Formats: sequence, C-alpha cells, structure tokens
Amino acid sequence: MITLYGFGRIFPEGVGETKDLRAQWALEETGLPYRVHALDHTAGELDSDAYGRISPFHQAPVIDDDGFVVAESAAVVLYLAEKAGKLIPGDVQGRTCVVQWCFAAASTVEPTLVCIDLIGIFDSGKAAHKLHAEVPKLARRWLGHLERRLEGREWIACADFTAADIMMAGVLRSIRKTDLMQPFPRLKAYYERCHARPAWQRTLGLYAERLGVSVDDIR
Ligand SMILES: N[C@@H](CCC(=O)N[C@@H](CS)C(=O)NCC(=O)O)C(=O)O
Repeated sequence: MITLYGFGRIFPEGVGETKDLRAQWALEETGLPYRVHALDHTAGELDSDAYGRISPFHQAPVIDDDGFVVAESAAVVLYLAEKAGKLIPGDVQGRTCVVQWCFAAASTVEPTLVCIDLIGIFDSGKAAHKLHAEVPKLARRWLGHLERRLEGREWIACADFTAADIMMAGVLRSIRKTDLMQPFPRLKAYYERCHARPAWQRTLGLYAERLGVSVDDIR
C-alpha cells in the first residue's frame, strides 16, 4: 500500500498551495490504493530526524510504497504513472516526452514562479532588505541537505554515476564562482569528482572549441 506524506496541519498562508496536491492528484487519476500520513508542519514534524530519513530536504510530498520511498513531486508523479501504467505512454519516446515536460514544469517554469512568491513575501515594505538574505539562505538550506545526502556516498542517486549526477553537477556549476559551496566539503568534493570525469573534460573542450573560447576561461 502506498503512503502519501502530505500536509495535515500547516501555517495558514500555505493552505491550498502545497505540492502534495500534485501527488494526490496523480494517485486519484491512477486509482492506485493509498493512505495519507497527515504531517503536522506547525509542530515541526517535517524537521524531525525520522522525516529527514525519507525526505532529503525535509519537505512534502513523499510517498512510501511498501518501503520504496520517493520524494520530489515530479518524481512521485512519474513513479505513480509508471507503476499504474497510466498517464504515460508505453514507448520510450512517448515516456521521454512526458519526462521532458515534467522537467520543464519543475526546473524551468517553477523556479521563476517561486521567485515571484519570494519577492511577494520579502520584497515589500519593511522586509525589502530580507530578500537578499533569504534567497542565499534558501540556497544554503538545499546545499546543506545535499551535503547530508553525500555522507558515505560517491554519487547522488545510485552507487554508480548516473544521469542524476549530470543534472546535479550541472546545476551546481552555476554557483562555482561563489563561496556558497565552501561550508560543504563533501558537496565540493562531489562537484569536483563529477567534473573530473573524462567525458566532462571532453565536453568542456568540445564546447570551448565550438564557441571559440579557451577552456580555462569557462572552467
Ligand atoms: N521540489 C519539491 C518542493 C517541495 C516543497 O516545496 N514542499 C513544501 C510544501 S509545497 C514544503 O514541504 N515546505 C515545508 C518546508 O520547506 O519546511 C517538490 O516538487 O516536491
């Protein structure tokens, strides 16, 4: 039986806005049987060590399918679709098309929409100065949890290097010239491990050649 970790009690401004809605929507569409574990956010349930063991960033939604745990709403929705054999075509091209648009939602459209939320919360009236502090604080929160994830592991998702490492290292590259990774030695080492791969070195060289720049200028 699938357990959906969604919100039971939450601060009033969050009501109706939370991403457990996406997971539950997919459960309802697929007809898979499930129960809900209603989290008490107001009592700090998401911050507990126990919850941190199933939720890499101490967030909801998470599902637990008889011991197989999935976090991140896009991954949850895709898993449920794959499991039910609904909401996703059976052929590899059709499935990739669905994956593409899940990523488009989660990594292209959503971050900017979240920024609009942050501006609304922190960039008004007396709190205007807070925006500049809050955004890096949020970044440090994610990086800290990545640091935790990397304890005792070489790669982010599996024992071997996978597509997830290309994505994660690719995303981290955008902060390589800042000091944001400095407090996180495992993350820094991971970042360097990813970029030490011969395929990355080749990629960088080919890219530099294509763009007519020196590799050292873009490293
Ligand atoms: N990228 C995650 C984001 C999940 C997320 O933002 N969850 C929020 C509720 S919508 C949460 O758990 N907030 C509580 C917190 O961050 O402490 C996903 O898509 O699942």
